Formats: sequence, C-alpha cells, structure tokens
Amino acid sequence: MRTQVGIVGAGPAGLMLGHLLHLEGIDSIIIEDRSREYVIDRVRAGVLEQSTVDLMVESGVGERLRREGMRHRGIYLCFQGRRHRIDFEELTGGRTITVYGQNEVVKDLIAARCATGSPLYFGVNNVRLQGFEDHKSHKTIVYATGGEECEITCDFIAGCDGSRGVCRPSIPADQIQVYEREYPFGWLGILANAAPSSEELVYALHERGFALFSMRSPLVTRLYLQCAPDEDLELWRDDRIWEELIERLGTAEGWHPNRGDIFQKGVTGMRSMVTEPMRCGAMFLAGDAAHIVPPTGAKGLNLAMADVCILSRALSAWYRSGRRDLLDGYSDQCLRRVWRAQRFSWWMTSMLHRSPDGNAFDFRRQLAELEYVISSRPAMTSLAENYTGLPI
Ligand code: RFL
Ligand code: PHB
Repeated sequence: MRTQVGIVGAGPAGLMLGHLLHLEGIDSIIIEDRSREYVIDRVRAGVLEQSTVDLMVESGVGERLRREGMRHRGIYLCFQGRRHRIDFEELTGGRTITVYGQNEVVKDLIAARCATGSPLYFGVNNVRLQGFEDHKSHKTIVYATGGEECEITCDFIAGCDGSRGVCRPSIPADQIQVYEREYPFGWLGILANAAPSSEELVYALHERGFALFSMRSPLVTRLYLQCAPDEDLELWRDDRIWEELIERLGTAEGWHPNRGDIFQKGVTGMRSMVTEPMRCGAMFLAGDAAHIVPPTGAKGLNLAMADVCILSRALSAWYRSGRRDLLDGYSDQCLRRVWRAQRFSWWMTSMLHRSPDGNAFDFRRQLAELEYVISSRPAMTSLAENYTGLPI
C-alpha cells in the first residue's frame, strides 16, 4: 500500500490527524493494534479545553459535542472541609472548559473517518518502522494482520501510538532526549450510576490524600482517589471506595458526592515525560507518544489535539507549496506548550497530593498554598489561565 502519511495509533491524536489531513486533501492510512471496541470503551480523559472544542467544531466533528458536552465555567478547590470556587469565565475574560468523555471524542472521530471511507485498520500486530531516519530512504511501516505481513510506503510517519507504542522506541537513542519523572502515587478511578451532586468539578486535598469529583453525563459521576501506583483493586470493595470519597470530598456544610452503582474501576500510575525533539527525520511524534502529563491538570488529551493541529498545518504547507519551515518548526512549537502544561500539571499535582511519608510540614505548606490561591486574584487567574489552556 502507498499513502502520503502513515499514522500509527487510533487514539485521539491519530484519529484527529487523519481527519484534519483528509480536510486538506492529504491521504493517510491509520493502523491500530487494539480492536475497535477496546479503543472506544477505554475510559480516560473528560475535560476539553476551549481550543479543543473549537478544533472539533470548526473541523466538522463537534455536532454531538455541542449537544451533549457539559460547559463548565469554573471548578472548586476543597480543603479543610470547605469548597472554594475558581471562576474561570470571569478570571480569563470568557474562557471555559467542556466535560465530554474521551471515548465520545474517539467515537465521533471514528464515525467521521468511516464516513470518508479512508483506511483505518484495527487489530494489527507486530508494527515496525523502516527508513524514516533520513530523507533518502523509503519510509515503510510493516505490520501483520490475519497472519499476513503488510507494508505501507509513505512520505511521512506520524507516531500517535501513545506512551507504550513502538514509534518513540524506534528512534536511535542518540537522536532524542527523554525527560522523565515518576510520582509515588496513582489514581483509583471509578464510574458510577449517580447523578452528579455538583455542577462543576471538585479537586480536594485531605489528610488522607487527594480526591476528584467529575462527571460524564447528568446520570454518571466520575470520581478519583489518590492511592499507591500499584494499588490492589481487590482491597477496594465498593463500600470502602464510597466511604473514602465522602470522607475526602465531603464539606462541613454537608455537600458530598451522590452514591450509586460502580460500573467501572481502574488504577493509573502517574508520571511526567517529555521527548525532545518530537521528530526524527520523516517521523513526527504527537500526543502521549511524545509526552505524558499527570492527569491532575487535565492536559493530556488537549496537548495531543494541539500537536496534531500544528502537524496537519505543517504537512499541508509542505504538500501545497513545498514549504518546509513549518515541518522544521513543529517540534519547537509543540514543546513550548508541552513544557508549560508540564509545569502546570506538576504544580497542581504537588499542591493536591499527599506524599506517602505523610510529612506534616508538607501538608501545612500545601494548605498555605491553597489558601493563597483562593485569596489572591493573580494566583487564581494563573490557575484559570493554565487550566482553560492557551489558544493553539
Ligand atoms: P492514546 O489515547 O494512548 O492512543 C494511542 C493509540 O495507539 C495505539 N497503539 C498502537 N497502534 C498500533 N501499533 C502499535 N504498536 C501501538 N501501540 C499503541 C493504542 O492502542 C492507542 O489506541 O494516545 P493519544 O492519542 O496521544 O491521546 C492521549 C490521551 O489519551 C491522554 O493524554 C489522556 O487520556 C490523558 N488524560 C486526560 N487528558 C486530558 O486532556 N483531560 C483529562 O481530563 C484527562 N484525564 C487522562 C485523564 C488519562 C488518564 N489515564 C487513564 C492515563 C484521566 C486518566 C485516568
Ligand atoms: C475526568 O473527568 O476524567 C477528569 C477530570 C479532571 C482531571 C482528570 C480527569 O484533572
């Protein structure tokens, strides 16, 4: 097979890139090693920045998002039994966020791809990349499907295969630098059939650790608890999860999340990672393949969308007028946003999570930081600006 851009990975980054390239008249083939059902059912992000919403709407895949997405004008910070609202709309001159599940974004993008008839192959195995390091060789993606070996020849490879993919590890070690940081905790996340009892998200710091109240629809609540990175889910019966959530999130005035049937549970470890540059020859990395943020700032999906927006413009400039400068500037342009998001995600994470050694000094310092954030307009504005995101 021959195409202009071979895309590895059908997460939000790969699917959105395929969609934007199609709008520019550029051919692509997307390959994905999981099944369609697995990709659609995977529960992950929920918060879309304004620029991600704008990108979806302007590129014609935002119809359901506009109907079903829940626009939030602020969030709450909760500590010492009280909730304090940060009003994003007022502090940023009108910027807001939208709560819409990542799996809904993926569903909408798969539907758009299928409607164009452009190739999207699920369940492929043993993906390997060849010839991308320099401009002279043929760029090839090799994979297996149904017991047969297949080959895609392309002008460019887009590595959109997430943090455990093959694209980044295929780059010779002396051509990239990887910056990493592990955190000594994880999140236990649940979905429950319970009407959200707050209209906006609640981020809580409690002596027993962090907790987050979020939602997916008027009938489904999404909640997270700080836990060990390798926490054993067997130890967490539903009653224990609710007790802990209510303890950490509940306020003196009596607000707490509504209980309901828990229908999904999972544990995620937390880390930060940045790959520099986000390119090797004719291969461009985008999204989690290039960088990971801890989820506390709700930035991962939004960064992935910003990367592929920039990449599609650069590829379009190349195909339309032979301009290389945007392709050459891709990595630097993305990395500026990525490092800002890393700083913000690290800051939110360290302000809101208890260190496993339970250091009392750190806890008092964290409370002082939260007090400062809710009482200083510049500090609140900084949080609001970073959370709602930079324009792309
Ligand atoms: P993905 O979504 O991981 O997609 C990569 C795809 O590549 C496939 N793949 C391969 N395909 C072919 N060949 C191979 N060898 C392959 N290896 C892997 C994978 O199966 C997959 O389908 O990366 P992408 O597209 O870059 O998207 C990134 C986002 O998924 C991620 O950043 C967010 O989910 C992070 N995140 C959040 N981001 C936000 O912006 N807002 C949030 O509120 C938010 N909350 C979260 C999150 C991530 C979480 N977890 C589970 C890590 C909450 C959680 C709990
Ligand atoms: C979510 O709704 O899944 C969610 C919300 C905010 C975050 C992370 C995840 O910071």
